[in-house]
Amino acid sequence: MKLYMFEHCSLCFRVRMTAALKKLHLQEVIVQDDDTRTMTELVGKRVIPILVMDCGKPMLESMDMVKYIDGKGDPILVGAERTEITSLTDQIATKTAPLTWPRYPLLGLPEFSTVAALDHYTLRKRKALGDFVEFRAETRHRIDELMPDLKKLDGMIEGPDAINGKLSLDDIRVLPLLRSVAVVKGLQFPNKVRGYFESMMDRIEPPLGAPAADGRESRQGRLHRPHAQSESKTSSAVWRLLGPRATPSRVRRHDEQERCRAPTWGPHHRSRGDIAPVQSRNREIQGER
Ligand SMILES: N[C@@H](CCC(=O)N[C@@H](CS)C(=O)NCC(=O)O)C(=O)O
Repeated sequence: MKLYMFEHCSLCFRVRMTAALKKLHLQEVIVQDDDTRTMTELVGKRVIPILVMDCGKPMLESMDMVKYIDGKGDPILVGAERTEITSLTDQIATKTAPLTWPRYPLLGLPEFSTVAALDHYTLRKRKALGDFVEFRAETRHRIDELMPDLKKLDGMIEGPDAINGKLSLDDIRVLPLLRSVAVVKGLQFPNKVRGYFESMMDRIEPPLGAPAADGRESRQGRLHRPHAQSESKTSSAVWRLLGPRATPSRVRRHDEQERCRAPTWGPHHRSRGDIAPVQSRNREIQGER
């Protein structure tokens, strides 16, 4: 199975988390933001995520992908769903975009590996949302607007390992949204939300140095973790997932001519203002900002 995706895309994360929870291999292909051609060639339009199934056919709709992957072997997303969770996540999603979209271009994500890709994202999202700087300047107010919903969610969480006590499609609805909004440094999850978020993320990406399912050291264990002392556990969990990772199954797609320098893991990690710290992977782009 091959997933064409953006690292920042929460719908893509639905699919990725399902494969990870099932311990199934999923080849992740990061599409550059301006690479509309790849998407169009696969499915005739610009859309992400796209899952190419084992039979070679592409699939659209993230929830269909989740069900397809969960259907391999014994399903795990078998718990009951709650309609209140669906409506709450819809509500939360409308409030997270103004917080998250203006931050993604600052994270050094692999889908923005070229200046053109980064500008493509900034232009199209600015058209849809408005000025990024203005939105970032409204962070406190936006967080205040979101908190009542997160508190409501807190009251709905039945356990740290599954929102309804047993894994279900509701976990697929909720966790990707939390992962996205966790890039906002000033935002503190209520206790149960934080416990749920961290335990789920650790299941998907084991903590640093923890043995992987096959007994080997996890690949995260080999990475340097930025600001390990000062970071909250939450932001480091996010860093592990949002931050770029070097995995052999990942293929970065960008113009060879504009290839940016290979990532360095160690000393260049740094925090930038109010976003969760991530590695500064793309010095060419940073130099031009
Ligand atoms: N219902 C689809 C929605 C897919 C979708 O809206 N994807 C967004 C990205 S998250 C997209 O392709 N937007 C167009 C773009 O990025 O230009 C699904 O759940 O997979």
